Amino acid sequence: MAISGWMERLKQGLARTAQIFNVRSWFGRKVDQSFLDELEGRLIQADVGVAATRRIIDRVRSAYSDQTADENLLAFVKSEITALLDDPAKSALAVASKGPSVYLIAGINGSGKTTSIAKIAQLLKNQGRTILLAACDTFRAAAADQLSVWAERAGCEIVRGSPGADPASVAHDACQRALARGVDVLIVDTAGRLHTQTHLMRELEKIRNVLARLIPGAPHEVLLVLDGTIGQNAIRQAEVFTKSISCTGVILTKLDGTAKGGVVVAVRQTMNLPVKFIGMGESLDDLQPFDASAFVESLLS
Ligand SMILES: Nc1nc2c(ncn2[C@@H]2O[C@H](COP(=O)(O)OP(=O)(O)O)[C@@H](O)[C@H]2O)c(=O)[nH]1
Ligand SMILES: [Mg+2]
Repeated sequence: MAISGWMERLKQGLARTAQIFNVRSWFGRKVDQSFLDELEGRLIQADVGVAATRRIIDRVRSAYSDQTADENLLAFVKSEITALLDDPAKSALAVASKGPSVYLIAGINGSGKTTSIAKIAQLLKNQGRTILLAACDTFRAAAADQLSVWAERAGCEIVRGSPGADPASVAHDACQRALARGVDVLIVDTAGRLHTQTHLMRELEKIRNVLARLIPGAPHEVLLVLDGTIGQNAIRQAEVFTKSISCTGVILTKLDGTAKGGVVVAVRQTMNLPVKFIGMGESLDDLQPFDASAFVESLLS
């Protein structure tokens, strides 16, 4: 997608959150307590989170008290939010120095794991890399079928087990296939719900251990997929996952059509995990590498 189309898509997706900020209504007003209270309300409503909101309000108060809200104030707020998000060094996916790069994808059911995997596969394939997918969600019978359909659409190979197979054994087979074929990237899909949370976390650890044993340095990324529409609940989920399988980054999905796009800031702040991708829709090219300035520009457009 061309840059302009990409930016347009981001703006469209974040339109509902941008409505909450309603930047136009700021201009010409005096930056007094009532202005600050209102701005605070908007930040909270957009799910930016309490800590980040407090910081932004404090900074605006000390820099702009009793001045008139204008383009400069807007630019200031944008730079404050960007500063809370920015981590250019960490936004790219880690790549193995030798052999396949392995990306383990985790998150609860319905968060958008399988769809995001297909999108990442498509993205990497467009960059000329060869990809193998591992269907380690063997808990739901339909899960591997869903991944197979996506694999076909994205034009990559998939390793799957029989329904109910041990996910770690599927991971094992996938590693061997990845090594034998010499693929560039192995992406591992996982279950999002099991009998209990303890079961789920144990299974993820087991998969992780298999990957680490068979491929040097693997997993090179453990990406947590969070549904952006659930706002602050996403953070509680992130905490549970990062406690068991240390995650290296987040994919926030379904930002198209949510009014809670600010949750990206809250996740970044609370979890101290970089946001690697954002999901902006249901088709293959609806995943964007996260770019803090473009994001903030769209949020406050
Ligand atoms: N609008 C929108 N829908 C999405 C996005 N990502 C995933 N979905 C939808 O969310 C639902 C669950 O996705 P799925 O990948 O099956 O989730 P999983 O259970 O975590 O594997 C599907 O209907 C997807 O089409 C997104 O970025 N935007
Ligand atoms: Mg799935």
